Amino acid sequence: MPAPRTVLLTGAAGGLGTLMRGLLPAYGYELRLFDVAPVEGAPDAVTADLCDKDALREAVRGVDAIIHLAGISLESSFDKILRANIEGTYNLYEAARQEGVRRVVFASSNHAIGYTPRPMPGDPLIPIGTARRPDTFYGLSKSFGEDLAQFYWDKHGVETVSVRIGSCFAEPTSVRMLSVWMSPGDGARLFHAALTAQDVRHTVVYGSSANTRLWWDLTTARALGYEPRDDSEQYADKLVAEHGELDPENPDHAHIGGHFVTDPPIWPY
Ligand code: NAI
Ligand code: 15L
Repeated sequence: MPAPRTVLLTGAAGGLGTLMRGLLPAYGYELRLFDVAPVEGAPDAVTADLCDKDALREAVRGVDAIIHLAGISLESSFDKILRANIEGTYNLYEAARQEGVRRVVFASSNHAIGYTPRPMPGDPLIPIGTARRPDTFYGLSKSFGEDLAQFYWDKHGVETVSVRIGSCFAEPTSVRMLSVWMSPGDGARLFHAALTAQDVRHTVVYGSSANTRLWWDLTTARALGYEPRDDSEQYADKLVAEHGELDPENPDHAHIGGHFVTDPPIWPY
């Protein structure tokens, strides 16, 4: 696949979208921006909801690839998740299929496997093929997105890299994040690899830096050409001094998904 030049970035007004708007142009991409919220400093951004099929179809027309970040990024009611993340992601893939866009990078999440016990020191890393165990309706929607991506490859030849992102923020802010953090620079490196690798069909990868305390296996990400450069360990002394090490007896610390596993559900379903 030739390196895509014009890339639709959905969720461009959000935290990760804002980081990627800053970093991806250096890789030579021309970004077309899409979000239901206005994108600061970007008057040409498309301001529309993922439910607006006509606006989506127009937005994807002529792009080489899509990075799909838009949606609800935390637990919410089932109805809201259904509309934004499940129907919205379906609408995005339909627009891609109809307009002949052949490559999507889908922002999946560690919460698709949130109920997986976290490895203890010395345990093997969690493989990419581990059974999904969503910890929330949010995590379920990411599971759906991964299945949707597989389906659009099998049925329609639309390729996807599903990135199960850990935590992508400027810096890690918790001891759990020492294991799951993806630095913004590594995020851009991973998205670039996902946009340019050949024949990805549907590939699922974990998205994180090369953290000393890593919980999962980055083999499928590295196979795309991703070479992480950062390690959260530089923040470890400060975070451990503030919060202490993870406590295996604390249910919030026992699973990949952290407190998403133990948070009470959001009603009404
Ligand atoms: P965010 O909540 O800051 O940004 C999401 C953006 O999507 C917002 O700008 C929002 O306006 C937009 N959006 C929401 N519903 C929409 C709709 N119906 N139509 C159009 N736009 C809509 O989230 P963040 O942190 O930037 O995450 C981006 C993506 O990456 C999300 O899909 C999230 O689930 C995923 N992710 C992020 C992680 C992180 O560490 N930041 C970790 C794992 C996954
Ligand atoms: C996610 O999926 C969320 O979108 C992000 O806000 C963080 O909570 C992240 O997971 C995490 O697990 O730290």
